[in-house]
Amino acid sequence: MHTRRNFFLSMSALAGVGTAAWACPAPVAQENQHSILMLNAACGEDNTPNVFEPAILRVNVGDSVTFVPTDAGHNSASKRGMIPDGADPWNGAVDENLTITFTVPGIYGHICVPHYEWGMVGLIVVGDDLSNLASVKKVRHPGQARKTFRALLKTLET
Ligand SMILES: [Cu+2]
Repeated sequence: MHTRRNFFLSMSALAGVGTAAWACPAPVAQENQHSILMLNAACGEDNTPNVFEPAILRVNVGDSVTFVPTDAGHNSASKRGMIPDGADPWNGAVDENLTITFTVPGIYGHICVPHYEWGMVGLIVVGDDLSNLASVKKVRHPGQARKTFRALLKTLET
């Protein structure tokens, strides 16, 4: 019985000592269906713990996104003040698949509740619509979440 962790350990062993990057589990993307993996460590690194992969996802209006509990101990919840007017908030259970269909264009900020302060946060941009950027940027966050959201939002503006 191979756990994912054992797989990575054996891959690292095969690749030799040191900085060998481990294999990234690829998020599944079909035409109107996307997935965001909830991971204990960023792909290819062991020093960035607890991430959504990808951290920023751009989808079309009407597309669905599944949050996949690839590793244990994570969830996804929309962040109050960081979703467009008229959009429904969500709060997924830890360790469960959660699929959201996005019908309202705009920026959506979401967090992993257990790892929020440690910066496990992400953005979904629906329909290439950045019109709620100013209000999304006003939301305050604790700890590493502030830095991570700031960095992610900065990439939207460039
Ligand atoms: Cu988490």
